[in-house]
Amino acid sequence: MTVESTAARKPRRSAGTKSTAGKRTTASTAPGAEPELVQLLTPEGERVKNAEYDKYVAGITPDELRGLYRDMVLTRRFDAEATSLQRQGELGLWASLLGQEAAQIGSGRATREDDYVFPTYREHGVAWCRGVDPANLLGMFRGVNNGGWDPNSNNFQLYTIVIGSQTLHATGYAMGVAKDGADSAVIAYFGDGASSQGDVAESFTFSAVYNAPVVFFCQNNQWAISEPTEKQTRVPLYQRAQGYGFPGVRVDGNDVLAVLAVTKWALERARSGEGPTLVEAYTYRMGAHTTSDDPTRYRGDEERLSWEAKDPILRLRRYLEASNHTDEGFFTELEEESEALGKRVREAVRAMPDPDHFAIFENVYADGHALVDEERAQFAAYQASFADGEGA
Ligand SMILES: Cc1ncc(C[n+]2csc(CCOP(=O)(O)OP(=O)(O)O)c2C)c(N)n1
Ligand SMILES: [Mg+2]
Repeated sequence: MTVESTAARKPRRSAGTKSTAGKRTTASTAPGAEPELVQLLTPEGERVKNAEYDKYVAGITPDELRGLYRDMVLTRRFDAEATSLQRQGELGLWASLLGQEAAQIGSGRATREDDYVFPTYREHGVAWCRGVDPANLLGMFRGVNNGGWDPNSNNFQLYTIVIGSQTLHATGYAMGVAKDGADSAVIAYFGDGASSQGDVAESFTFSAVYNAPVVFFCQNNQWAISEPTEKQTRVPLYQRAQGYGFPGVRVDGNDVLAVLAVTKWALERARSGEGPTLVEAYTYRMGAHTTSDDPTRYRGDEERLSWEAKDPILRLRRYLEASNHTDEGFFTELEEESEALGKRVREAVRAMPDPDHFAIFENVYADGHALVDEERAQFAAYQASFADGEGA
């Protein structure tokens, strides 16, 4: 299940000591061996015991469990609204997280306020956990701004389209955190496809060698646009960590409880000076890559149906109901809250002001540049060629 190097490490803060979170020194899943999956909730919603990870969720209250359910339902509702808004022409593009709610809510809720998150373009559930207003996620996809939020307000970086590049940013940031002597952690999200990028390999090397307090959270959703994971790797992705000298774990990415537990463990390792961890959240992209993609051209219904049976929201609902932690009123209220969220986001996106057409030229160089001046003049001439002088 885990892979750990025997190489000597340089704990950042507590020389020679290991936290209980870092006890796993024996695990050595040989490359190519049948991968193990950390699971605490079966698809049927039954709680299974796990000697290593139970302690990370042992104190969880019914209220917190309902909270995780609420997070996932509201995130899915928001995501569906964004897809509809794209279809209505309100957004240029949308990257849906459908199916990945547990991977994102479980890991997002494992982070502490002072931790720092580096997302890709699909981490809407993590953004939710970090307190970023969902409406703000839509500005970039509408094409009216370059981001939509202040990264330092919630320690949640801007979305990154260049796949894998944020793992380097996260590693550098984590090295800085270590130099500051702070006891916070950094978490970098990326996908199975991004795992083939050189940037990710470099991040693994640097973070291992400098013992950086970073968690690499790979959502293996089985696809990189139309490329299946088999085209990215010959070994289970979490086993890649072994070659770099830090632990890797595969967790059931559709099991919010297991993701919460494993991510807490990995973040604690980082905070206690034990360096990086690779978490592979094994999940599935239920929808298209983005609204520009048509997955029926490269994958069949059977695969999707098999993953539908493992739906992350359904399994927590089953567990909550079987444990008598909910009543009908809870689900009804949540339904109302979901609809209200959809309405709020819809209204917010329609009210977003168009940007000043020339603003983009102001943010290239601090002191200006002749080439930018030329491009600005060309653009001004183009705009002026329209009858109203305002462009199309
Ligand atoms: C460096 C780079 N190369 C190619 C692309 C085009 N591209 C956008 S998303 C994507 C696939 C990413 O797949 P994965 O990492 O599995 O993430 P997922 O979309 O499944 O969440 C590619 C190739 C890009 N954005 N950046
Ligand atoms: Mg993928």
